[in-house]
Amino acid sequence: MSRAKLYGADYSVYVRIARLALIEKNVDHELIPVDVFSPEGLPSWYLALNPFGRIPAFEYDGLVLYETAAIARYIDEAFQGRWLQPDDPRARAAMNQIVGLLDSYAYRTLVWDIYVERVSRPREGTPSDEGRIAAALPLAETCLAALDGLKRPGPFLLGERLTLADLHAAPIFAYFLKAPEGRQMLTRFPQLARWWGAVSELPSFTATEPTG
Ligand SMILES: N[C@@H](CCC(=O)N[C@@H](CS)C(=O)NCC(=O)O)C(=O)O
Repeated sequence: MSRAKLYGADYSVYVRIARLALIEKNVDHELIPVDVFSPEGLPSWYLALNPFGRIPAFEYDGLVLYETAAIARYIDEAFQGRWLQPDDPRARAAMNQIVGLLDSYAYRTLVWDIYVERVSRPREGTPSDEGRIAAALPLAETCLAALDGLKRPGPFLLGERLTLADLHAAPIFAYFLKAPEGRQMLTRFPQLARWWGAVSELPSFTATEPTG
């Protein structure tokens, strides 16, 4: 069997989600660097893997995949190791609901509207767009309230076992919590604060800390 290949950069939320799944499943893999923000643009060979020009893309034994939720589910289902999806259909539906709401609402709001504006832009010498941050806060609060409502008792989002929901949420929170607005908001959701404490200490999570 060939070695799994993940294309992307370690700063990417979505690349980190796929790496977490690969590490949690103990899959032998390599990260092939693709900088999606390179001024030169993406090479054509990468666009052949992911025509939408986003990272990551995944390749294994003749299979090419993009869209991180599909990649993570494939990794969980195709490889031996700990099962990262709940057995119970209702809990699995909640997991898929969490992944969907993170993709549809949380990623852009928590990462781009709040983290990038509050932390990245000033670091690059550009002032934060305060209007964009203020406008994002209500949807950010809705995201945290929804996650809090779906959270089941136990250290992880769906209870005692780590699932793909945790792997999808943690890299988004890692950026959001670098902004003071994110840290302050989390204090209003003690269950999520305890979840963050557990998930941020996972060896897979510390091993995938962005280097840049
Ligand atoms: N729906 C895609 C989203 C991937 C995505 O947005 N990746 C970001 C990096 S975290 C990206 O490639 N951004 C480049 C851009 O927005 O132009 C997935 O699930 O893989």
